[in-house]
Amino acid sequence: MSVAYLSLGSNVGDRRRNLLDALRSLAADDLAVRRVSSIYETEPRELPDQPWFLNLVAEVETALSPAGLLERCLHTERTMGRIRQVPKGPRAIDIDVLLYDDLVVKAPGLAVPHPRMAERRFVLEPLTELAPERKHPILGRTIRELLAATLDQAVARAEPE
Ligand code: PH2
Ligand code: MG
Repeated sequence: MSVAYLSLGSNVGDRRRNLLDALRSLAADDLAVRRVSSIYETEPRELPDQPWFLNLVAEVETALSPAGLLERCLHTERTMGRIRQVPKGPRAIDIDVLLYDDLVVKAPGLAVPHPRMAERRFVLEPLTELAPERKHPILGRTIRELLAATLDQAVARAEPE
């Protein structure tokens, strides 16, 4: 069994419902969602002119390979009606693989660790809740250190339950 961290985001429709539906859709015999961060309301990054997101990070235990896990994430996106329109634009659900054990994977369509995770407060804040002492396998620094060092000053505030 491997442990992976996934970033989930939604900025269209019932955002909270979308996140929770996606977590349920990811789970199967070969994937268990072990822990989930708080939900954060976050300012859109990279493509700023779009609605604010709700983001969370989930820790999963899985028998899937990294490629199999990516395929599961895409399957969930598709079953939830996600159509890939504007790159980085509004979407009901987006699921990214952040970390998979201590593996470094570079294949077409799949890069682990996620190449932009250290620049994204909307990833580092929730990930720090779950795995502050985990080391980024390329950068060699802990998630807590990456959060302290990130230049991304966008708002990411944990939502009350
Ligand atoms: N996802 C993006 C681009 N920008 N901004 C926030 N706050 N949250 C996201 O999940 C997000 C984003 C591309 O996947
Ligand atoms: Mg994404």
